[in-house]
Amino acid sequence: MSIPALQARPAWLALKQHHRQLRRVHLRQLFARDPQRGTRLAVEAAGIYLDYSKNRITDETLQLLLQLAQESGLRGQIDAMFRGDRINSSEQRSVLHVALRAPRTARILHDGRDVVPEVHAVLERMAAFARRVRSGEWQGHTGRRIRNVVNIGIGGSDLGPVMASEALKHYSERSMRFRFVSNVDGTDFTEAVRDLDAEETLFIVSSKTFTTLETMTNAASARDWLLAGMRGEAAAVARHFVAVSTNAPEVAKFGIDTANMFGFWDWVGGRYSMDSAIGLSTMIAIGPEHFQAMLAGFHEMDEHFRSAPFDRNIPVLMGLLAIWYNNFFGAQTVAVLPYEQYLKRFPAYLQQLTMESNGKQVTRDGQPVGSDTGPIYWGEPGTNGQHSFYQLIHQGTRLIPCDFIAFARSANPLGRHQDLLLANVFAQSEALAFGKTARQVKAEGTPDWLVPHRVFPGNRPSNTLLLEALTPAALGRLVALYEHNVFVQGAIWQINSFDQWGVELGKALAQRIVPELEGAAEPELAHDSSTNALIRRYRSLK
Ligand code: G6Q
Repeated sequence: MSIPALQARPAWLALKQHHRQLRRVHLRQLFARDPQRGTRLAVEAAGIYLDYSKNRITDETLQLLLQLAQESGLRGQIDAMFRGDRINSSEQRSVLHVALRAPRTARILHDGRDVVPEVHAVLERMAAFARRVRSGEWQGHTGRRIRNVVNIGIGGSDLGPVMASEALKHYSERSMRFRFVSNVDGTDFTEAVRDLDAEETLFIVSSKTFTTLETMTNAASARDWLLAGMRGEAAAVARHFVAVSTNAPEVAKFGIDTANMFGFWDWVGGRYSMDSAIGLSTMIAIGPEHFQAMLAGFHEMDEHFRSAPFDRNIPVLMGLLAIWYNNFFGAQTVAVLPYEQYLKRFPAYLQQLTMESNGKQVTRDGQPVGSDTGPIYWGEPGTNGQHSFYQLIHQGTRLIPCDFIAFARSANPLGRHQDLLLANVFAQSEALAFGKTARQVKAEGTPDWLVPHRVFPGNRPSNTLLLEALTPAALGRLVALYEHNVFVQGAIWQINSFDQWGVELGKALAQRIVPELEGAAEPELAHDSSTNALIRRYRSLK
């Protein structure tokens, strides 16, 4: 079924019209009109309570957004993903990260073959390896147990494991150290290993393609570092390096025994791969049982997304709300504000997930989208953000929809801390929505000249996600929620959320300039005058 262009969909046009009326309506009015609003516009599923009542919407808005989803063929697009259709059209690939967390009993076909047994076979190999490392049975070349695990990877082969390592630190083996090296800047590697003993260090080289410049450069430096600590004994590499990749020939060429390679598949996109073998460092840190619990959390959200009616479907509602602000209010960004210290890398992880997926200007069939796509996702954990950029969200001139994420229980209960933390998150969304009028400010005895400075316009929208506690399962649910939220947005715009030609460009561009920087003889430069001058200056300075 062909879907009409965005601007030709009746719901799109109706939403434009509707926005003209609604933009003048204040959340104060919406709440005053409906005393039940705070509980009516809320939904609970897969262990997540979403309060979306502090959004600038009415029942009509919701109904029009749901109509837009329907006119955009969202149902069919969800089914196509779960069925393994090649929805990553520009790369002719299926998009089956949902298979990575499917239970053993599921059946998911890719080119007529059930992939679930392969997924579980890799998970079992990972679990066996993780147990050996954690118990000390897997020894380094000199017979010492592994105490340090260094994941070398970048982008999708780094951000998920880094985020999970922070998020699940409470569950991780504290007698071991987990480090992550991604940047080709030599400082990253040097700082990561400076206090480590090579005899106790295991490197996981994580790269889907095993050709990425940064990762291969860091892996080569890691091998040199290891050999320097092992009196040059090349046999040590086999005990101190394992690989996570889809490219066995390149892994073997590097010198890693392919028996110690953990595979995944071309139907797993990098930014959707933290629950594939790319999560090996996570599994070693938290153990196979907790990793399984995380996968079960992902799966729970997958099932909710696949089967819940759209008006009770958390990723669908959040995706449609993101469209509402991005395309009708012209909001450029979404702030993600976790009130949970362990989620401090979650916004950075989401930046890749959301912006690499939906930073696209053409539809799947190559036509201009004709509207803004992928909003900029950013954020910091609360309460720190409150003492820096929240000022702009409260009193600036831009509209910044916020996702607040909070948990009822802390893994580290400490005096009044959790109540104070939660008091802050509730107070922030309340203040953003309702603000403070000039009359209220005056009533506090504020002199007239100061009143305008102390007025808060309010009407600033937010979602609040409230969960019980940040367990491995909760993390899985939360990540899957954002994966599907991104999917919903991409489905409305009819873009391919699963390719990343901008990243591929970056991978190729630097290669051209490398010889011009490294060559002893002055190179013949044929770039623009700015690039030529920068290259010459660098050569003279270095
Ligand atoms: C993710 C992107 C990108 C990728 C990195 C690393 O979706 O494709 O971030 O993960 O470029 O690629 P490799 O795993 O192949 O080294």
